[in-house]
Amino acid sequence: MWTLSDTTFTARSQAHQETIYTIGNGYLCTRGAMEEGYPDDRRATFIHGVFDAAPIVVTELANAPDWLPVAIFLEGERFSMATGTVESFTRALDLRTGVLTRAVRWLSPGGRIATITFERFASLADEHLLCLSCRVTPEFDGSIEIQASLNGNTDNEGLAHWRWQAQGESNGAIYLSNRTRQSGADVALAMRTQVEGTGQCVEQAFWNVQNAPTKMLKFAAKAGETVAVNKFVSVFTSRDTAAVVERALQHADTAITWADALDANATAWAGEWERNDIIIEGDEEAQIAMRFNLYQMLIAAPRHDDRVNIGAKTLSGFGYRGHSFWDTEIFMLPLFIYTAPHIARNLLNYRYQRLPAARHKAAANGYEGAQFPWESADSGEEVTPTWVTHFADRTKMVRIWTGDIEIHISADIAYATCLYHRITGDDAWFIAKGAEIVLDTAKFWGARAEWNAAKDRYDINDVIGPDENHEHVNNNAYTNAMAQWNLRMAFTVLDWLKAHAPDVAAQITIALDLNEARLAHWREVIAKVLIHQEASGLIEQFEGFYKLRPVLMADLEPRSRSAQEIFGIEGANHVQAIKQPDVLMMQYLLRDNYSAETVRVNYDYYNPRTDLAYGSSLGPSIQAVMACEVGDSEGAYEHFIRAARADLRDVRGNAGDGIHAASAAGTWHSVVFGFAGLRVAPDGSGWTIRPRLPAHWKRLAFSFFLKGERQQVDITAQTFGTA
Ligand code: IFM
Repeated sequence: MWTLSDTTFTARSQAHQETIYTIGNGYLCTRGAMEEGYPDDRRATFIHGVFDAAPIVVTELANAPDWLPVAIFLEGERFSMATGTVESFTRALDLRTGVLTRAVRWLSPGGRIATITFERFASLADEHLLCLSCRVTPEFDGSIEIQASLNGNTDNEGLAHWRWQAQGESNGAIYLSNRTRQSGADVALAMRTQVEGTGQCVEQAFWNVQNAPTKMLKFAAKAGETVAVNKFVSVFTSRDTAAVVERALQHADTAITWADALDANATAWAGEWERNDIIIEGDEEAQIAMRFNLYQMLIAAPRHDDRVNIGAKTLSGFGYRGHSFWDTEIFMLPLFIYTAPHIARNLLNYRYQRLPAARHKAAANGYEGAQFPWESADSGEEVTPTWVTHFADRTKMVRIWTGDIEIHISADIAYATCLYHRITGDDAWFIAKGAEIVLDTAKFWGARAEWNAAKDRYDINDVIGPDENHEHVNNNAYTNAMAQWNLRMAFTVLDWLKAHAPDVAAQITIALDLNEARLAHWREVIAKVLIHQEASGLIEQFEGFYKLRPVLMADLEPRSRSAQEIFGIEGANHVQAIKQPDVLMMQYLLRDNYSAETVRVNYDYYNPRTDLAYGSSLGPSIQAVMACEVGDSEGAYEHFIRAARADLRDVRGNAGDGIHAASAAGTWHSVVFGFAGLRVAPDGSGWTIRPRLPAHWKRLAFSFFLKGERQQVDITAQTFGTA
């Protein structure tokens, strides 16, 4: 169960298929567009950290120069599935190795038949190496011409980011270099071709086409003999080196065979799966979907760069422009913390380096401490667009408030910082960097909480919680509880630092001005911040939620739209329709603070009010965990499989914009914390499981790391029973 495949090509679903057939290696990702190109394709390669300015969205990952183009001519007839007849078509992505293959038997309009096979991968063994092979087996005697190019004429849905810099041929390799218009980032590609197979190459030429240098290879082919050309592309950016062209050419000079490149890549992938794989027996769809979602996380995860983060759509599409959200810290980071701590550390370092920008944002809003942006790109400044076009009526603009008031992300980042420390035991990193993140975000919360003298309490007013259907709310339980947790954690961290690194504790106390008055104030906020919990244990999502017009999702059926579309952006504010778990999300993260009964009461109340079918893609995976917690086994599977299918089946109709990264990573949460019921002791000293496997699952097995030691979990239905 490692292969994703299909046997039809439909121009209409190209964008979706391009997303799911994305390949990558943590340095870059390339969407699964075809080598020969089609009018409506959304071909793109995104390289981590290569951003450029863009109107409205502030900055976006620039669609890099295209390394894929291969044009094939059979006796002068250009291969295209849009002409002639496609006699057979198979496409397969091997999730185990990240190799994408396509085989097409094509009858040209002129009556010539050939089987054309493409294979491509971004080497995980060498992140600067991209490999593409093209094999043509004709059923006629005649000429076959293959034109392999690099193409700098790319754009982001109409916006061109690149200025041509240089191109040429050097020592048999072809190169192309471009620079982004505003940010000045250079990218150089160098391409080397290699002829294999039995077909005789009769002519080769370098065509110096402006911004699309091309290597032409002509073969005198015979029926049944395969003509094969391998295209190796080396890629470097000015984030790697100042001499991009030289480095790319040097790299392209290293002789490597297709077989060796394939082998090295497979070995590197084997190591990844060794740490990350999840085995599910008894449910083929869940098994392949689980591996697909993990694969999508693994190809987007920066292994050798701690200056970048993972966008909400990974590197697989234009959606959200490569910007990072809380999706990273709350959904993706736990997966990496438990299975690949080195990747988790890179992602946290990205946030640490952006503390100055977070301090700047807090100060600009009149607060002390560090306030992280809701959407973050390269600089760490807020890059949430302020106005966007209305999704249903493109003549209207909608004000986006999340960049102003969805502030819980600062506590979310602190949360992931502490989780990393708890699970990995990486004291050195926590002393050097992590502690500062927790303390400076606490400082922000201390300043942000408002004293309400009339009610003798602290309020956090005018926010958006995880449930974005409700804007400008006061005392959102999730935000307040996470702020309270962040402040409490600051004391734990200070005590821990004093015991383990007294010098650092002293320095940081001075640097962040953690004086007694401030600490006393924090204690006050912790004690008096409003989290409204009734005697029954029910927690009000925000002040006034109970007064909104009651709406249960069942009342809206049948429907094919989100509650927000049904009620309108403004109207949704006035009804109890929740976009994604909010109180339940809080209980999920702060699980040890709530009894099983309190979790049940809140699940029973909020589950029917949450738009899991059409709301945010972030909802179902976590709802699955909470359903497991309360023994709602049917609900748990329904939510899990919805998340697992999100991109594979294009459940929301927008997978063409890129992978729903939080949902993909969230499926790992559903399985590990939900179905397996993994709980790690608060001090990281041990763990337990409480299996609640779906009735048809026969086995669930995975591993994780706790304080550097590998732990194995293997649950069989016979041993543990099902939920
Ligand atoms: O971060 C999420 C948010 O929770 C819901 N809207 C989409 C964002 C990006 O995935």
